[in-house]
Amino acid sequence: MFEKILIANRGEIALRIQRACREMGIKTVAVHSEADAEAKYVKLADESVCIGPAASNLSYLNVPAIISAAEVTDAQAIHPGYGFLSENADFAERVDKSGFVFIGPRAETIRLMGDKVSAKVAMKKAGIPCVPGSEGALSEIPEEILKTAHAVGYPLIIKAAGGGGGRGMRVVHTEAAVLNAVAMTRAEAQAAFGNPMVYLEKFLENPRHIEIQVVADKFRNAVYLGDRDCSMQRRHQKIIEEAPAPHLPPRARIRIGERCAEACRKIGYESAGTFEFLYDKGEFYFIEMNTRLQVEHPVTEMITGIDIVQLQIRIAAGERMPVKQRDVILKGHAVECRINAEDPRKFTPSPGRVTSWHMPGGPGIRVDTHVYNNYFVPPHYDSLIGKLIAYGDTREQAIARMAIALSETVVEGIKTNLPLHAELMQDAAFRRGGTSIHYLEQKIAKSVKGE
Ligand code: MV4
Repeated sequence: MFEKILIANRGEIALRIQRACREMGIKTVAVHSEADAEAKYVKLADESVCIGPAASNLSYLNVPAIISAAEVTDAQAIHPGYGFLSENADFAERVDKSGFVFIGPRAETIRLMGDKVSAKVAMKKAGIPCVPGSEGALSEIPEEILKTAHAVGYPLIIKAAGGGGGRGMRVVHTEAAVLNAVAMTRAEAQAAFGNPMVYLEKFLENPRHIEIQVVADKFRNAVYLGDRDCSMQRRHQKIIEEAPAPHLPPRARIRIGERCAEACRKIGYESAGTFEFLYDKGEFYFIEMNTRLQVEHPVTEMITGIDIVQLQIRIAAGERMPVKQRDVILKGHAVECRINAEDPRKFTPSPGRVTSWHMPGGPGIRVDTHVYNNYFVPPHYDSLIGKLIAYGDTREQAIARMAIALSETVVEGIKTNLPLHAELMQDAAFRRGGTSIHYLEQKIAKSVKGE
């Protein structure tokens, strides 16, 4: 096992990874920007290295500075967390070539999944159901584009190979609009990702977003850790996630999970990963694979009792998968509310000093946060300041516990989305479960109109 791991991230996830390391008896190195120098998790780490000024591109994305920090502290492995360099294949390769272990999949796997066209081709070949659409990248010949569009049918969606997570997409409703939309998406993709490749899919109008958590070792042992429903989102930012996905037929859950685990074996996937699906009328359609630890991993940990971060570390160190599929038992239900430092109505960031901070507790409540009383939320980064996770024997109990937890929570000095979460816990459609990816935006639009 590693003796020392460098954590190339900040905030709640840096603390989460640090806790996993501590439990395993592994020393930690925190790297931080000048803006995060006073953060508690930086002081809690065994060692810390300042890697640059506040701006992310000069610190948390500064590859030479991070590699140097690993060298001077004699760390053996680097955990990238989520965001920042976590899905950067060049970084994973540089870590490897510098003699450190990247805690995540192989660089070539990250590269394969980073290109959404090659990801889809690979997954289709590995037996994963995909959204009907173009076979690979779209042709440059207008007649062929129109032929593909006609065969797929309307409405359809044009997506950039270099995009993902909602970037570089365009919905098309009529044949007359296809060629212009393709040209526009190509131009934007070239400018944003340096890759003009686009592909086309049938547009699913009202799906849910359900994802499958997998973990695989270096010996082609792979397990799935159930599913999560992440449909409650606004502008591609998830705000509530839960596990398991409500109202999913047990047989459908097992079938899609087994296919994902089998696909991992086929492509030689290593580490934790997530298959993202759109779920529509009882069918799963693959859209993307995330090759990182995800923000919402705690809901899966709660219902499986498995520490996903510790598993990632063991697998990176070359250990065999300690759990078999039959050992993975999904028990109970978990809900996560992302606490963002933002205006609850306008959604504008609200950084600043936290003048009062009280977190909830009691049975089934987990709080993942790096924030404490008098902490200053820097304006330079993502607005996520913590996650409340509620576990219960049933979905109803998890929601009831979350509602209580939210009522106990006090955050003053900055604005947060806690009021929105409190409202959603009482929302009839959310309580029924199974709302679509458009539900929250539609609800917000109605409340703006004063309905
Ligand atoms: C889609 C879709 C409908 N049909 N693909 C958005 C993020 C990216 N991961 C894929 N996305 C979508 N792809 C087809 N063929 C609708 C979305 C989508 C979405 C997906 C997941 C979560 C939230 C979303 C919000 C808007 C659109």
